[in-house]
Amino acid sequence: MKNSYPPKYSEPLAKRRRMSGNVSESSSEYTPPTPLQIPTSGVVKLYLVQAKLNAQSISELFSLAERHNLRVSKSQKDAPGATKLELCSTPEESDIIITNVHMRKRLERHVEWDLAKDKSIVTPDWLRDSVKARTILPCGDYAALRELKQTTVENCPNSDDNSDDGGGSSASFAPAATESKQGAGFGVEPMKAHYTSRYACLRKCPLICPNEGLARQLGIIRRSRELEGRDSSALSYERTISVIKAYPYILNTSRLTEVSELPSIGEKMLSKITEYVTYGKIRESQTIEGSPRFQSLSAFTTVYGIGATTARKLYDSFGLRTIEDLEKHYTSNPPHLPRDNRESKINTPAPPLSIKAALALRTDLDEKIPRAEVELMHDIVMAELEKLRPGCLSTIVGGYRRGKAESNDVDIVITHSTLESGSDQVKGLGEQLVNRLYACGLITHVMHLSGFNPPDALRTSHWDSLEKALTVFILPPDAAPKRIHRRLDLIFAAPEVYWTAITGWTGSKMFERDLRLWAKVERGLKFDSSGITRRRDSKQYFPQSEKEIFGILGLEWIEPNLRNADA
Ligand code: DCP
Ligand code: MG
Repeated sequence: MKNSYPPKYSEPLAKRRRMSGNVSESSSEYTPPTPLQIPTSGVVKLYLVQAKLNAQSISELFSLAERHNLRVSKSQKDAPGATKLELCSTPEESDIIITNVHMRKRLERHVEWDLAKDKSIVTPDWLRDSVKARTILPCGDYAALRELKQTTVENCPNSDDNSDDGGGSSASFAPAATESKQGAGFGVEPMKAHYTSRYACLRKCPLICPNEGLARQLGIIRRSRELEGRDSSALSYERTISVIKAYPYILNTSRLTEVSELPSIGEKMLSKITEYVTYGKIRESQTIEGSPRFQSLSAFTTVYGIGATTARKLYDSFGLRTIEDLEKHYTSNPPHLPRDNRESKINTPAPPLSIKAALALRTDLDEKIPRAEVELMHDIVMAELEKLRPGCLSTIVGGYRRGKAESNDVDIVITHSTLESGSDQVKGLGEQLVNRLYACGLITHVMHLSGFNPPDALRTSHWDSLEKALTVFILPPDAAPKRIHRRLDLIFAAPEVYWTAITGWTGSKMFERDLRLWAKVERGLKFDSSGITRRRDSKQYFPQSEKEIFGILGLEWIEPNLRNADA
């Protein structure tokens, strides 16, 4: 099959992207990408054959494939579009297959020969070099099998691929290191995702769903319950919202019977949904939104270090109503540090973020972070880390990874292949990096360092035992015309828990909550960001990719951009 420019994947891709639910077309709430956002003209799907690759290479290749946009050819240099690399779970879906296997018989164990002839089959160096060159390099130069060189050239998404026939470069046929560790799975078919599932980790939730207005109105009631300390009611709303987020049809009266049968939709929730479907609004949500108490408590809790309990105390006992009241209060009262600041052993000269300091930075910290700035912050942090410890791997997680156009903070998971778990090395790396960023003026405050588990008044958050630095970051003066303080969370993981850390910090919160619940109730496993353990014999699993994690948990793979189970 010959390729021409534009590449063959452009059309199906557009369709695939719509279906994958980045932005629902039926929604009237589509927000166009911000000007800073990198435009993408398409996706090149990659499938990695794990055989003959060691765990470290697999993890490196997944990481390279996950966070890069490349040009499709050198001649596209000045074109506005870039192409996104995306991993896929079957060779059928892929445009390019990456493998360290060089023999037909061996490859046929993983990919059917006829299918292989329809793809570009390249060595891992193709990915490494393409990322370095920021271009999809001619696949023919990296053909993994001599017999497939011609078809690899023909099927390459790079329009410049005119590599000649007959024999690849020396890099193309390099021997592989070791056999890969295959997934630990349970020998059972993964459970299929469906919007009627009881578990949020088995429901596909796009960023913007067809019933986004309803999810937002319910979100106001949920927030109010949380602010008032009514945690179990808040959780009921959270559960209903996550079911609505996955419901694939626009809700109307004829669908109410079906909705009433969905999980987490009791009588009370159904009456709110019916009200919304009938009148286009929910009276209680509107009353709450207009309430001065809700407005004050909401505003108070935007200040870092003030949770719902403190906010109520400030409102009820001290009679505070506005942010100005708060400022006066904290000026005349001694600075009040959040508990974890006082209790954790912070071994860094960076100051903690007192409530007074958080108030002073409030306008900055309230401002959302566009994707391009998230990427810039990540690149700057990783450039400093490279000077300190070359060869670290990292992934931007949280809302960014789920496709949010703007984030409240930046979450980055970091590892290095030589870090030993259980030693002080992971913590040491965290401390060194934070101290370096502070010395460079890139970090202004550190709220928390080390694996200490802070108390959680709402008991809604799950906290793993990974090393974390919760910080305030500011871009260097030459990097941005407007310098804004940003919240930056750095999570440090030993290599064997790198992928569980990525899955555990990608979110959303309800998706994570149900991943843990599913693992425990349905699979007898304990899952969190710091690993997977079988409960009955404490056997530990060290998955080398996210797909392997889903496999171990017996779940259908769900793309990060379909894990938006929160309002
Ligand atoms: N997390 C969790 N449970 C919590 C808080 C967080 O499982 N109670 C996990 C899932 C979150 C991730 O950590 O997605 C990062 O948390 P953030 O608070 O940074 O939330 P997001 O990154 O999802 O959104 P944003 O930062 O834009 O508010
Ligand atoms: Mg975040």
